[in-house]
Amino acid sequence: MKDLVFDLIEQEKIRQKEGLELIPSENYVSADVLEAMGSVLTNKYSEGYPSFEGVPGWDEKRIADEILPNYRYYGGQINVDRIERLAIDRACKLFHADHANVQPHSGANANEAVYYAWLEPGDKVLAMNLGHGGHLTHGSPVTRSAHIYEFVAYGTDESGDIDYNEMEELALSNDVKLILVGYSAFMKIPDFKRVAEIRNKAEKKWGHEILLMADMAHVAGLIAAGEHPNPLDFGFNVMTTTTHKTLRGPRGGLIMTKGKVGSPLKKMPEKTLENIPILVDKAVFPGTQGGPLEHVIAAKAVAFGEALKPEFKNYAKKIVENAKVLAKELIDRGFVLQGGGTENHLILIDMKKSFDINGKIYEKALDMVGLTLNANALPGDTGGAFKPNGVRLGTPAITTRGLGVEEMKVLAGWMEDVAKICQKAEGDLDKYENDLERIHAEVRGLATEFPVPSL
Ligand code: DSN
Repeated sequence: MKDLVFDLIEQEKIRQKEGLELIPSENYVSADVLEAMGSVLTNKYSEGYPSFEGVPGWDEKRIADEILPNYRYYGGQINVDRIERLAIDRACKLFHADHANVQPHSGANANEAVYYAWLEPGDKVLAMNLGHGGHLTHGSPVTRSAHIYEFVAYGTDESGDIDYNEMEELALSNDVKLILVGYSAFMKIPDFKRVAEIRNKAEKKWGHEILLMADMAHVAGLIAAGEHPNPLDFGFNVMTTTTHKTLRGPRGGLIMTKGKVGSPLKKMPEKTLENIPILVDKAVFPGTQGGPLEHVIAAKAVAFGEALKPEFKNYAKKIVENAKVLAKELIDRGFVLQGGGTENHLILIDMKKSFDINGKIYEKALDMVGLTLNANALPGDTGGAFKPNGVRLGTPAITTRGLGVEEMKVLAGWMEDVAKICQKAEGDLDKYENDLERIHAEVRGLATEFPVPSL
């Protein structure tokens, strides 16, 4: 008899098929990505790296045809090396990078490795305030890196944009070694050129190099498609990302670097910005990780191949188009949006100002109708992390299923109906079970018209 786990996987397939995924950091992978991830590559140990000879400019035929001398600690790497080399090569093409490390198990691991590559304990990092849309790994006191390095936080201004004046003041009053632009709840397009200018001024003031790092986990797919500016085109040295959000690959991390590419086996090079590709490789393995997950790296390579195709550009365009239409429809229905709308795939709603309810009850009610999003703190939120007043949603997953502008209008209508039910229910959603079930049936009907790829 099959393990109970497989029964639960079947249940999850139904949940995914019959509901609509609005969590902005989730997506649906293709059948090919899923197949690569569930492959025999999980059987293989491959600590180390494939060869870096000839980088950049390996074409796919040469990678497939040649056995490269590798830097691995185990035998039997012939296929794994070619796969990892393909993943690196495709990531470099997608993001205009000189080098890519495809081994980080997650975005958090990727960020940790970059800090370890560049910083010494006690060094200062300038990053976005978590409460203003930043990320846990950018200095939250509950993380390990916040115990090792000193994080200084800049915030957003009234318009919801980064407060660049504050960023500059902080960079010139703190001897920072790293400036980080990245977020998980920010709806504007960062001014990367301005940040690079701030870095240059700070370098002059402090008399040493400062690493410019971008954590583009949320918008990596938009960047890959050319629908969002690429920080590496504006003087940034490093870009980290997850591979499973707008990029639509398997769950995992990725680090792209600009600089001199070289052997990760030679002795530790000097800590200069030019040497960042080598420093990062050493920081990932053996610095912070052991054996790479080659089945996940294969799935990343497949996803990057998909993102290089013209169809992906079209997909990314539609993500943003859908998000903008959904934002407008919500505003028209009385929702108050942080930043007044969106320039990317992400929407943050102030539920307190909109309908005088909190984000958590709204998240729960939407779950009951098959619409999944997450409660999220707003800048200065009085509800704390467990009962915040905001909710965060986005369009990458529903766009993958083919929902378009017309469906965004229907979605906004359901969201309004559910918000009004929450208002009346005053915490007791069971009283409105029938109303919620009616909406759930409508959601199920629409969802099944737009199949999940691979299901
Ligand atoms: N947990 C991710 C998100 O939902 O944005 C960030 O790591």
